[in-house]
Amino acid sequence: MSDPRVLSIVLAGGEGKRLQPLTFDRAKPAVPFAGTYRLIDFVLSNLVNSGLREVVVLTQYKSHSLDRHISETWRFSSLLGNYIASVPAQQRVGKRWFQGSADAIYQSLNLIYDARPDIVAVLGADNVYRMDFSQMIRAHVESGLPATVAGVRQPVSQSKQFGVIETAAEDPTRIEAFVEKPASTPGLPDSPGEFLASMGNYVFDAQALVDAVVEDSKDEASSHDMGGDIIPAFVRQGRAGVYDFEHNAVPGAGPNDRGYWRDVGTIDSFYEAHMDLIAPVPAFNLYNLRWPIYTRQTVLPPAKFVHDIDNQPGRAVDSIVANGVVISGGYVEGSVVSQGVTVDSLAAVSSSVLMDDVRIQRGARVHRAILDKNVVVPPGETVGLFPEVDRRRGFTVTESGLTVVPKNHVVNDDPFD
Ligand code: ADQ
Repeated sequence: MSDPRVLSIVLAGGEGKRLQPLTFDRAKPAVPFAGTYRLIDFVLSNLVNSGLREVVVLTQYKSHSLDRHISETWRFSSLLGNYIASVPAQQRVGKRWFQGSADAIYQSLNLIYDARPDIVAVLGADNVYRMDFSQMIRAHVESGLPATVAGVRQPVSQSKQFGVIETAAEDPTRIEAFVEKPASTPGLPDSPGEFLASMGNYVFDAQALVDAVVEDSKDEASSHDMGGDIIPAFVRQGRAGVYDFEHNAVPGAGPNDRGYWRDVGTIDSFYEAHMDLIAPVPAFNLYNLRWPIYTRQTVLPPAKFVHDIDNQPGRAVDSIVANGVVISGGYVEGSVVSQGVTVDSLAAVSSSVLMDDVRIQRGARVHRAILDKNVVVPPGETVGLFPEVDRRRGFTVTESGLTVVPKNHVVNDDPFD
Protein backbone atom coordinates (compact mmCIF):
# COMPACT_ATOMS: atom_id res chain seq x y z
CA MET A 1 0.00 0.00 0.00
CA SER A 2 1.26 3.49 -0.80
CA ASP A 3 1.52 5.85 2.14
CA PRO A 4 -1.95 6.25 3.66
CA ARG A 5 -3.51 9.69 3.73
CA VAL A 6 -3.65 10.80 7.38
CA LEU A 7 -5.80 13.46 9.03
CA SER A 8 -4.72 14.35 12.57
CA ILE A 9 -7.27 15.59 15.08
CA VAL A 10 -5.90 17.21 18.22
CA LEU A 11 -8.35 17.26 21.13
CA ALA A 12 -7.79 20.60 22.82
CA GLY A 13 -11.12 21.32 24.46
CA GLY A 14 -10.42 19.99 27.94
CA GLU A 15 -11.28 22.14 30.92
CA GLY A 16 -8.29 21.11 32.99
CA LYS A 17 -10.11 21.38 36.34
CA ARG A 18 -7.25 19.72 38.20
CA LEU A 19 -4.83 22.38 36.93
CA GLN A 20 -6.78 25.25 38.47
CA PRO A 21 -6.03 28.08 39.07
CA LEU A 22 -3.77 27.92 35.99
CA THR A 23 -6.83 27.09 33.85
CA PHE A 24 -9.21 29.73 35.22
CA ASP A 25 -9.07 31.74 32.04
CA ARG A 26 -7.22 29.54 29.57
CA ALA A 27 -7.71 26.03 28.21
CA LYS A 28 -5.31 23.39 29.52
CA PRO A 29 -3.42 23.06 26.20
CA ALA A 30 -2.71 26.82 26.36
CA VAL A 31 -1.05 26.66 29.78
CA PRO A 32 2.52 28.02 29.57
CA PHE A 33 5.31 25.49 30.03
CA ALA A 34 9.09 25.63 30.43
CA GLY A 35 9.59 29.37 30.12
CA THR A 36 8.61 29.87 26.48
CA TYR A 37 6.21 27.12 25.36
CA ARG A 38 2.51 26.26 25.67
CA LEU A 39 1.50 22.64 26.35
CA ILE A 40 -0.01 22.25 22.88
CA ASP A 41 3.39 22.97 21.26
CA PHE A 42 4.55 19.44 22.16
CA VAL A 43 1.90 17.51 20.23
CA LEU A 44 1.99 19.97 17.32
CA SER A 45 5.80 19.79 17.11
CA ASN A 46 5.58 15.99 17.17
CA LEU A 47 3.08 16.09 14.31
CA VAL A 48 5.13 18.45 12.17
CA ASN A 49 8.35 16.54 12.87
CA SER A 50 6.55 13.26 12.01
CA GLY A 51 5.64 14.69 8.59
CA LEU A 52 1.91 14.87 9.43
CA ARG A 53 0.72 18.26 8.25
CA GLU A 54 -3.02 17.99 7.82
CA VAL A 55 -4.09 18.87 11.32
CA VAL A 56 -7.27 20.16 12.94
CA VAL A 57 -7.32 21.28 16.55
CA LEU A 58 -10.73 20.99 18.24
CA THR A 59 -11.17 23.69 20.86
CA GLN A 60 -13.99 24.63 23.18
CA TYR A 61 -13.33 25.73 26.74
CA LYS A 62 -11.93 29.25 27.14
CA SER A 63 -10.23 28.93 23.81
CA HIS A 64 -9.30 32.55 23.17
CA SER A 65 -5.62 32.42 24.15
CA LEU A 66 -5.28 28.96 22.58
CA ASP A 67 -6.75 30.12 19.27
CA ARG A 68 -4.50 33.16 19.28
CA HIS A 69 -1.42 31.06 20.00
CA ILE A 70 -2.27 28.60 17.22
CA SER A 71 -3.03 31.24 14.62
CA GLU A 72 0.07 33.31 15.46
CA THR A 73 2.50 30.40 15.88
CA TRP A 74 1.36 27.47 13.82
CA ARG A 75 0.92 28.96 10.40
CA PHE A 76 2.44 27.37 7.40
CA SER A 77 1.96 27.57 3.70
CA SER A 78 -1.11 25.73 2.50
CA LEU A 79 0.89 24.59 -0.53
CA LEU A 80 0.80 20.78 -0.82
CA GLY A 81 -2.30 20.70 1.38
CA ASN A 82 -0.48 21.51 4.63
CA TYR A 83 -2.54 23.14 7.38
CA ILE A 84 -3.06 23.39 11.11
CA ALA A 85 -6.58 24.70 11.67
CA SER A 86 -8.11 25.55 14.99
CA VAL A 87 -11.80 24.66 14.96
CA PRO A 88 -14.06 25.90 17.76
CA ALA A 89 -17.14 23.99 18.96
CA GLN A 90 -19.59 24.01 16.07
CA GLN A 91 -22.94 23.51 17.79
CA ARG A 92 -23.81 21.79 14.54
CA VAL A 93 -25.97 19.12 16.07
CA GLY A 94 -28.56 20.90 18.16
CA LYS A 95 -27.78 23.85 20.34
CA ARG A 96 -25.22 22.29 22.61
CA TRP A 97 -21.49 22.37 22.99
CA PHE A 98 -19.35 19.26 22.87
CA GLN A 99 -20.00 16.83 25.63
CA GLY A 100 -17.11 14.37 25.84
CA SER A 101 -14.20 14.16 23.44
CA ALA A 102 -16.04 11.62 21.22
CA ASP A 103 -18.87 14.12 20.80
CA ALA A 104 -16.31 16.70 19.72
CA ILE A 105 -15.31 14.36 16.88
CA TYR A 106 -18.93 13.52 16.07
CA GLN A 107 -19.77 17.20 15.73
CA SER A 108 -16.75 17.67 13.48
CA LEU A 109 -17.38 14.76 11.11
CA ASN A 110 -17.57 17.18 8.18
CA LEU A 111 -13.82 17.75 8.62
CA ILE A 112 -13.18 14.04 8.11
CA TYR A 113 -15.52 13.89 5.11
CA ASP A 114 -13.79 16.92 3.56
CA ALA A 115 -10.24 15.60 4.06
CA ARG A 116 -11.04 12.04 2.85
CA PRO A 117 -8.27 10.39 4.86
CA ASP A 118 -7.51 6.64 5.04
CA ILE A 119 -6.39 7.04 8.63
CA VAL A 120 -7.31 9.43 11.43
CA ALA A 121 -4.87 10.02 14.29
CA VAL A 122 -6.60 11.41 17.41
CA LEU A 123 -4.23 13.01 19.88
CA GLY A 124 -4.39 14.62 23.30
CA ALA A 125 -2.98 18.12 23.71
CA ASP A 126 -1.60 18.23 27.20
CA ASN A 127 1.31 15.85 27.50
CA VAL A 128 5.04 16.55 27.42
CA TYR A 129 6.99 14.11 25.25
CA ARG A 130 8.62 13.48 21.89
CA MET A 131 7.04 10.89 19.63
CA ASP A 132 7.30 9.96 15.99
CA PHE A 133 3.66 9.29 15.13
CA SER A 134 4.59 7.88 11.71
CA GLN A 135 6.07 4.83 13.48
CA MET A 136 2.77 4.25 15.31
CA ILE A 137 0.80 4.63 12.08
CA ARG A 138 3.03 2.06 10.38
CA ALA A 139 2.46 -0.38 13.26
CA HIS A 140 -1.30 0.30 13.06
CA VAL A 141 -1.42 -0.51 9.34
CA GLU A 142 0.66 -3.68 9.82
CA SER A 143 -1.61 -4.91 12.65
CA GLY A 144 -4.69 -5.02 10.41
CA LEU A 145 -6.83 -3.86 13.36
CA PRO A 146 -9.05 -0.76 12.93
CA ALA A 147 -8.02 0.96 16.21
CA THR A 148 -4.64 1.33 17.91
CA VAL A 149 -3.99 2.89 21.33
CA ALA A 150 -0.54 4.16 22.34
CA GLY A 151 0.55 2.76 25.71
CA VAL A 152 3.25 3.75 28.19
CA ARG A 153 4.21 2.25 31.55
CA GLN A 154 3.16 4.19 34.66
CA PRO A 155 3.27 3.42 38.40
CA VAL A 156 0.20 1.45 39.61
CA SER A 157 -0.48 4.18 42.20
CA GLN A 158 -1.51 6.46 39.28
CA SER A 159 -4.18 4.21 37.75
CA LYS A 160 -7.06 6.57 38.48
CA GLN A 161 -5.61 9.20 36.17
CA PHE A 162 -5.34 6.94 33.11
CA GLY A 163 -6.98 4.38 30.88
CA VAL A 164 -5.58 0.97 31.85
CA ILE A 165 -4.66 -1.39 29.01
CA GLU A 166 -4.56 -5.14 29.47
CA THR A 167 -3.09 -7.09 26.59
CA ALA A 168 -3.95 -10.62 25.47
CA ALA A 169 -1.59 -13.27 26.91
CA GLU A 170 -1.18 -15.02 23.56
CA ASP A 171 -0.75 -11.76 21.60
CA PRO A 172 0.68 -8.76 23.49
CA THR A 173 -0.16 -6.41 20.61
CA ARG A 174 -3.93 -6.92 21.03
CA ILE A 175 -5.93 -5.25 23.81
CA GLU A 176 -8.07 -7.65 25.80
CA ALA A 177 -9.45 -5.24 28.38
CA PHE A 178 -9.49 -1.45 28.79
CA VAL A 179 -10.72 0.30 31.93
CA GLU A 180 -10.86 4.09 32.12
CA LYS A 181 -9.35 5.50 35.34
CA PRO A 182 -9.93 2.64 37.81
CA ALA A 183 -9.17 3.21 41.52
CA SER A 184 -6.57 0.43 41.43
CA THR A 185 -5.05 -2.02 39.00
CA PRO A 186 -2.78 -5.08 39.15
CA GLY A 187 0.79 -4.63 37.92
CA LEU A 188 2.40 -6.15 34.83
CA PRO A 189 3.76 -9.71 35.13
CA ASP A 190 7.33 -8.53 34.42
CA SER A 191 6.99 -5.35 36.57
CA PRO A 192 4.40 -5.54 39.39
CA GLY A 193 4.79 -1.84 40.26
CA GLU A 194 3.72 -0.67 36.80
CA PHE A 195 0.77 -0.94 34.42
CA LEU A 196 0.32 -0.06 30.76
CA ALA A 197 -1.44 3.33 30.57
CA SER A 198 -3.18 4.81 27.56
CA MET A 199 -1.35 7.94 26.39
CA GLY A 200 -4.64 9.33 25.04
CA ASN A 201 -3.24 8.99 21.48
CA TYR A 202 -5.16 6.80 19.04
CA VAL A 203 -4.90 5.79 15.38
CA PHE A 204 -8.03 4.61 13.52
CA ASP A 205 -9.02 3.47 10.10
CA ALA A 206 -11.08 6.51 9.12
CA GLN A 207 -14.32 4.68 8.38
CA ALA A 208 -14.13 2.67 11.61
CA LEU A 209 -13.82 5.88 13.64
CA VAL A 210 -16.73 7.50 11.80
CA ASP A 211 -18.93 4.44 12.41
CA ALA A 212 -17.93 4.29 16.09
CA VAL A 213 -18.72 7.93 16.91
CA VAL A 214 -22.01 7.82 14.97
CA GLU A 215 -23.01 4.68 16.91
CA ASP A 216 -21.94 6.29 20.19
CA SER A 217 -23.97 9.44 19.47
CA LYS A 218 -27.17 7.34 19.53
CA ASP A 219 -26.40 5.87 22.93
CA GLU A 220 -28.00 8.03 25.61
CA ALA A 221 -26.19 6.18 28.38
CA SER A 222 -22.77 7.06 26.89
CA SER A 223 -20.64 9.89 28.24
CA HIS A 224 -19.33 10.33 24.67
CA ASP A 225 -15.73 10.10 25.74
CA MET A 226 -12.87 8.61 23.69
CA GLY A 227 -11.25 6.84 26.65
CA GLY A 228 -14.48 6.05 28.50
CA ASP A 229 -16.67 4.86 25.61
CA ILE A 230 -15.11 4.60 22.13
CA ILE A 231 -11.95 2.64 22.98
CA PRO A 232 -13.78 0.22 25.34
CA ALA A 233 -16.28 -0.46 22.50
CA PHE A 234 -13.48 -1.38 20.05
CA VAL A 235 -11.88 -3.55 22.76
CA ARG A 236 -15.17 -5.41 23.47
CA GLN A 237 -15.34 -6.26 19.78
CA GLY A 238 -11.72 -7.54 19.83
CA ARG A 239 -10.72 -4.83 17.31
CA ALA A 240 -8.13 -2.75 19.21
CA GLY A 241 -4.36 -3.08 19.27
CA VAL A 242 -1.72 -1.40 21.40
CA TYR A 243 1.38 0.45 20.26
CA ASP A 244 4.01 0.35 22.98
CA PHE A 245 5.74 3.74 23.31
CA GLU A 246 8.87 1.82 24.28
CA HIS A 247 9.36 0.99 20.58
CA ASN A 248 9.26 4.63 19.50
CA ALA A 249 12.56 6.29 18.73
CA VAL A 250 13.07 9.88 17.63
CA PRO A 251 16.34 11.17 16.19
CA GLY A 252 18.71 12.65 18.73
CA ALA A 253 17.10 11.12 21.84
CA GLY A 254 19.69 10.15 24.43
CA PRO A 255 19.61 7.25 26.90
CA ASN A 256 18.45 9.62 29.65
CA ASP A 257 15.36 11.00 27.89
CA ARG A 258 14.33 8.15 25.60
CA GLY A 259 10.78 7.08 26.42
CA TYR A 260 10.04 10.25 28.42
CA TRP A 261 6.31 11.01 28.67
CA ARG A 262 4.55 13.12 31.27
CA ASP A 263 0.88 13.75 31.72
CA VAL A 264 0.70 17.21 33.25
CA GLY A 265 -2.94 17.08 34.27
CA THR A 266 -2.40 18.05 37.92
CA ILE A 267 -0.47 20.85 39.61
CA ASP A 268 1.98 18.37 41.12
CA SER A 269 2.71 16.61 37.82
CA PHE A 270 2.97 19.97 36.04
CA TYR A 271 5.56 21.05 38.61
CA GLU A 272 7.46 17.75 38.45
CA ALA A 273 7.69 18.01 34.65
CA HIS A 274 9.35 21.41 35.10
CA MET A 275 11.80 20.00 37.61
CA ASP A 276 12.67 17.28 35.05
CA LEU A 277 14.01 20.01 32.77
CA ILE A 278 16.47 21.70 35.07
CA ALA A 279 18.67 18.85 36.25
CA PRO A 280 22.23 19.15 34.84
CA VAL A 281 21.44 16.04 32.76
CA PRO A 282 17.72 16.66 32.22
CA ALA A 283 15.15 13.85 32.10
CA PHE A 284 13.65 15.67 29.10
CA ASN A 285 16.06 17.36 26.74
CA LEU A 286 14.74 20.58 25.20
CA TYR A 287 18.06 20.95 23.39
CA ASN A 288 17.54 18.05 20.98
CA LEU A 289 17.35 20.09 17.79
CA ARG A 290 16.98 17.01 15.61
CA TRP A 291 13.37 16.88 16.88
CA PRO A 292 12.74 20.52 17.76
CA ILE A 293 9.88 21.73 19.94
CA TYR A 294 8.55 24.78 18.13
CA THR A 295 6.87 27.81 19.61
CA ARG A 296 6.63 31.53 19.06
CA GLN A 297 8.76 33.86 21.13
CA THR A 298 8.10 37.52 21.75
CA VAL A 299 10.97 39.70 20.64
CA LEU A 300 12.87 40.37 23.86
CA PRO A 301 16.48 41.11 24.72
CA PRO A 302 18.65 38.30 26.15
CA ALA A 303 18.56 37.47 29.86
CA LYS A 304 20.82 39.59 32.05
CA PHE A 305 22.50 38.93 35.42
CA VAL A 306 24.04 41.95 37.17
CA HIS A 307 25.34 43.25 40.48
CA ASP A 308 23.02 45.74 42.17
CA ILE A 309 24.10 49.15 43.51
CA ASP A 310 25.25 47.53 46.78
CA ASN A 311 27.42 45.16 44.75
CA GLN A 312 25.22 42.10 45.46
CA PRO A 313 25.61 39.63 42.59
CA GLY A 314 22.57 38.54 40.55
CA ARG A 315 22.81 34.78 40.01
CA ALA A 316 20.89 31.72 38.81
CA VAL A 317 22.02 28.09 39.09
CA ASP A 318 20.42 24.80 38.05
CA SER A 319 17.71 26.86 36.38
CA ILE A 320 16.20 27.68 33.01
CA VAL A 321 16.08 31.40 32.31
CA ALA A 322 14.18 32.80 29.32
CA ASN A 323 14.73 35.96 27.28
CA GLY A 324 13.91 39.33 28.76
CA VAL A 325 14.74 38.26 32.33
CA VAL A 326 16.76 40.62 34.57
CA ILE A 327 18.27 39.22 37.78
CA SER A 328 19.82 42.12 39.63
CA GLY A 329 21.35 41.32 43.03
CA GLY A 330 18.93 38.40 43.58
CA TYR A 331 19.48 34.63 43.74
CA VAL A 332 17.62 31.94 41.80
CA GLU A 333 18.13 28.21 42.25
CA GLY A 334 16.44 25.10 40.84
CA SER A 335 13.75 27.12 39.07
CA VAL A 336 12.17 27.87 35.71
CA VAL A 337 12.15 31.61 35.01
CA SER A 338 9.99 32.67 32.06
CA GLN A 339 10.15 35.63 29.68
CA GLY A 340 10.30 39.11 31.14
CA VAL A 341 10.65 38.13 34.83
CA THR A 342 12.61 40.43 37.16
CA VAL A 343 14.31 39.36 40.40
CA ASP A 344 15.56 42.28 42.51
CA SER A 345 18.24 42.77 45.19
CA LEU A 346 18.39 40.31 48.09
CA ALA A 347 15.42 38.35 46.75
CA ALA A 348 15.68 34.54 46.73
CA VAL A 349 13.77 32.12 44.51
CA SER A 350 14.20 28.35 44.87
CA SER A 351 12.51 25.23 43.43
CA SER A 352 9.83 27.34 41.73
CA VAL A 353 8.19 28.06 38.39
CA LEU A 354 7.80 31.74 37.49
CA MET A 355 5.66 32.52 34.44
CA ASP A 356 5.92 35.55 32.14
CA ASP A 357 6.53 39.01 33.62
CA VAL A 358 6.49 37.96 37.28
CA ARG A 359 8.21 40.52 39.52
CA ILE A 360 10.09 39.42 42.62
CA GLN A 361 10.92 42.60 44.49
CA ARG A 362 13.64 43.48 46.97
CA GLY A 363 14.21 40.91 49.73
CA ALA A 364 11.18 38.77 48.76
CA ARG A 365 11.48 34.99 49.09
CA VAL A 366 9.77 32.32 46.99
CA HIS A 367 10.12 28.58 47.53
CA ARG A 368 8.26 25.61 45.97
CA ALA A 369 5.69 27.81 44.28
CA ILE A 370 4.17 28.35 40.85
CA LEU A 371 3.52 32.02 40.10
CA ASP A 372 1.27 32.64 37.10
CA LYS A 373 1.78 35.55 34.67
CA ASN A 374 2.25 39.08 36.02
CA VAL A 375 2.26 38.10 39.69
CA VAL A 376 4.08 40.61 41.91
CA VAL A 377 5.78 39.63 45.16
CA PRO A 378 6.36 42.98 46.90
CA PRO A 379 9.46 43.81 48.98
CA GLY A 380 10.04 41.45 51.90
CA GLU A 381 7.01 39.20 51.17
CA THR A 382 7.24 35.41 51.09
CA VAL A 383 5.41 32.80 49.03
CA GLY A 384 5.63 29.04 49.55
CA LEU A 385 7.63 29.13 52.78
CA PHE A 386 4.60 28.93 55.06
CA PRO A 387 1.82 26.87 53.45
CA GLU A 388 -0.66 27.78 56.22
CA VAL A 389 -0.20 31.49 55.52
CA ASP A 390 -0.64 30.85 51.79
CA ARG A 391 -3.87 28.94 52.42
CA ARG A 392 -5.22 31.80 54.53
CA ARG A 393 -4.43 34.17 51.69
CA GLY A 394 -6.70 32.04 49.50
CA PHE A 395 -3.94 30.50 47.35
CA THR A 396 -4.11 26.90 46.17
CA VAL A 397 -1.71 24.74 48.20
CA THR A 398 -1.38 21.15 47.01
CA GLU A 399 -1.10 18.12 49.30
CA SER A 400 2.63 18.03 48.63
CA GLY A 401 2.85 21.65 49.84
CA LEU A 402 3.19 23.54 46.54
CA THR A 403 1.66 27.02 46.45
CA VAL A 404 0.06 28.39 43.27
CA VAL A 405 -0.55 32.13 42.89
CA PRO A 406 -3.06 33.07 40.16
CA LYS A 407 -2.45 35.46 37.28
CA ASN A 408 -2.05 39.21 37.94
CA HIS A 409 -2.11 38.81 41.73
CA VAL A 410 -0.15 41.12 44.00
CA VAL A 411 0.86 39.06 47.03
CA ASN A 412 -0.10 40.94 50.17
CA ASP A 413 0.63 40.43 53.85
CA ASP A 414 -0.97 37.58 55.72
CA PRO A 415 -4.42 39.17 56.17
CA PHE A 416 -4.82 37.54 59.59
CA ASP A 417 -1.50 38.57 61.12
P1 ADQ B 1 -7.86 12.71 30.29
O1 ADQ B 1 -6.72 13.54 29.84
O2 ADQ B 1 -8.29 12.82 31.71
O3 ADQ B 1 -7.61 11.17 29.94
P2 ADQ B 1 -9.83 14.20 28.82
O4 ADQ B 1 -10.10 15.15 29.92
O5 ADQ B 1 -10.94 13.72 27.96
O6 ADQ B 1 -9.12 12.92 29.36
O7 ADQ B 1 -8.72 14.89 27.90
C1 ADQ B 1 -8.13 14.25 26.75
C2 ADQ B 1 -7.84 15.31 25.69
O8 ADQ B 1 -9.06 15.69 25.11
C3 ADQ B 1 -7.22 16.57 26.25
O9 ADQ B 1 -6.26 17.06 25.35
C4 ADQ B 1 -8.39 17.53 26.40
O10 ADQ B 1 -7.97 18.88 26.24
C5 ADQ B 1 -9.29 17.07 25.26
N1 ADQ B 1 -10.74 17.20 25.47
C6 ADQ B 1 -11.48 16.81 26.52
N2 ADQ B 1 -12.78 17.07 26.34
C7 ADQ B 1 -12.88 17.64 25.11
C8 ADQ B 1 -13.95 18.15 24.33
N3 ADQ B 1 -15.19 18.12 24.77
N4 ADQ B 1 -13.66 18.69 23.12
C9 ADQ B 1 -12.41 18.71 22.64
N5 ADQ B 1 -11.35 18.25 23.34
C10 ADQ B 1 -11.57 17.71 24.54
C11 ADQ B 1 -7.25 10.80 28.59
C12 ADQ B 1 -7.75 9.38 28.29
C13 ADQ B 1 -7.08 8.36 29.22
C14 ADQ B 1 -5.55 8.52 29.05
C15 ADQ B 1 -5.14 9.96 29.35
C16 ADQ B 1 -3.64 10.18 29.09
O11 ADQ B 1 -9.18 9.33 28.44
O12 ADQ B 1 -7.48 7.03 28.90
O13 ADQ B 1 -4.89 7.61 29.91
O14 ADQ B 1 -5.84 10.86 28.48
O15 ADQ B 1 -3.28 11.50 29.39
